[in-house]
Amino acid sequence: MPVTITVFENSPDRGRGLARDMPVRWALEEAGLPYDTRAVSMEALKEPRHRALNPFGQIPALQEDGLVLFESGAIVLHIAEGHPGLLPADPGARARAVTWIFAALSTVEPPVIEYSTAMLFERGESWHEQRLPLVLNRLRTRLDDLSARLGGADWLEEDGFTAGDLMMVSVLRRLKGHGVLESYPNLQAHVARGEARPAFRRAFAAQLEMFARNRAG
Ligand code: GTB
Repeated sequence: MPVTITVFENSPDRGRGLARDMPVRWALEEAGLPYDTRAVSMEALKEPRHRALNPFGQIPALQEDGLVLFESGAIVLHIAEGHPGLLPADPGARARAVTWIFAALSTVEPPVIEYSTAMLFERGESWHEQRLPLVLNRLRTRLDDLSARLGGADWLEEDGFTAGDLMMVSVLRRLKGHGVLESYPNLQAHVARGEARPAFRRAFAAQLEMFARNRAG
């Protein structure tokens, strides 16, 4: 039985591949694993049937031979551990790649989300202009450090592309078009390198096709 992932029926990202099914789709494509999708409406996400898969009533969830997983990071790690191509064989290099998955989700992503929330949902608030420099400063601190670490390298570790890059690129993509990522040419290039991978392109095309089909239908 192929893997099934739960995705938004109508993604609020309007097909830009910013929702968290995208790293999962990308990892499945990198691993060469076929998968089915189960599209769920916002209302159905909160129903017991879906909460049995994801207790927080969110996407994504993965179902595979009776195994049910939620949390995009855990799902990507599970895929990467079971298939070649996303984690190096050397134990130390593998541990470092896993470290980058955690770094992406727990160190870089919080200020990214804080910033995108401020820009998308808080612009009309009286305190927005006052708060924004603080939010931006926290974000830039993280991006400065990440940029310094990446330097002129193609990928986060010298062994080449790993699931750590997949997750970091997925997080950084949320900043595209806001004018922040654009001031870090090496991070922008890292994102572009990830997006140029055939597996990313297949995953992106699949979610876009689903968005267009569900919107039309
Ligand atoms: N920590 C969890 C994970 O990594 O799996 C977080 C999962 C999560 O945030 N899921 C979101 C969700 O289901 C969708 S991806 N939200 C519905 C709900 O909570 O009721 C977050 C997201 C949503 C929309 C955009 N966008 O429009 O650009 C981008 C990202």
